[in-house]
Amino acid sequence: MYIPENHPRRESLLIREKIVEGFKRGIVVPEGLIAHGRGECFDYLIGEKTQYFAEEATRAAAAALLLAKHPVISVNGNTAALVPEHVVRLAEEIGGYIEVNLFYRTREREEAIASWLKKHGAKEVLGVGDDASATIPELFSERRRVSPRGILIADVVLVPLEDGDRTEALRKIGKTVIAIDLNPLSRTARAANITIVDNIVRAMPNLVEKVRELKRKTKEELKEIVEGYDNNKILAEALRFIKNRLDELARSKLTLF
Ligand code: PTJ
Repeated sequence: MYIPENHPRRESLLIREKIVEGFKRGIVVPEGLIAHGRGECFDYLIGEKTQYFAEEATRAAAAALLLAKHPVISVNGNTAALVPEHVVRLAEEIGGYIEVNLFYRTREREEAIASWLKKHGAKEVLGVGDDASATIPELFSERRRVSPRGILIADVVLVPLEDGDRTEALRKIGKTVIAIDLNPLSRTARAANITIVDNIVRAMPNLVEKVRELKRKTKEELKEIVEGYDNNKILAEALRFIKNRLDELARSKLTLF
């Protein structure tokens, strides 16, 4: 798909192409295309840039991942299509596991996602086939199936682009959940301990960068960052930012040129 260099929406269209390519490869489900469109809408509202509320959440997420004894990155179709290399890099930096966990689970997709991640450097990918033999209690979607070496025993789980049910179920069994979700109103965003309200294509590279930077800190300093973080405050900041931005835009003259 050719997108002219000077197209004003080039970045956004290129990201769309990645999702479409993922769909053609059997990684993304049709519902994933719809979810992406919802994300694009919220990205518009935050100005398609990483805002201060996402930066603060990213800092807390990096500290929580560095403090974790058994961190796991949960990967679905959209995440694998958009940021496979950053998933691999983050797992390396935190010494964590990568686990495929799908809402629309099929064996073919599990394998397609795992081999796509391996193509991008992953040494091991959990949650494929018989490896997803454990279950999360009180969860009835296919997301309940997890790896006994991964999410089941994880203390911190990163869940980009989730559905709300599983975040709540993971919280109930004592996990610290970090979400990446452009919608500050989603159940996932509200149920997580730390929510990065940003596009995953910006949030994941930022998170890798922050983890590298915070590695120099002591455990006590990292704990201070996590304990001083307030997710309700961050979600409120995101909503206030959107409201103020829309107010400003409504006051300014909307012109094409
Ligand atoms: O691959 P599967 O089978 O696990 O299915 C994945 C999808 C995404 C289809 C499934 O988890 C789903 O239906 O998710 P939801 O309930 O539509 O939620 C997706 C959330 O991600 C929504 O709140 C979107 O606003 C948000 N979102 C979409 N694209 C992005 C995003 N957040 C960050 N970055 C994005 N690029």
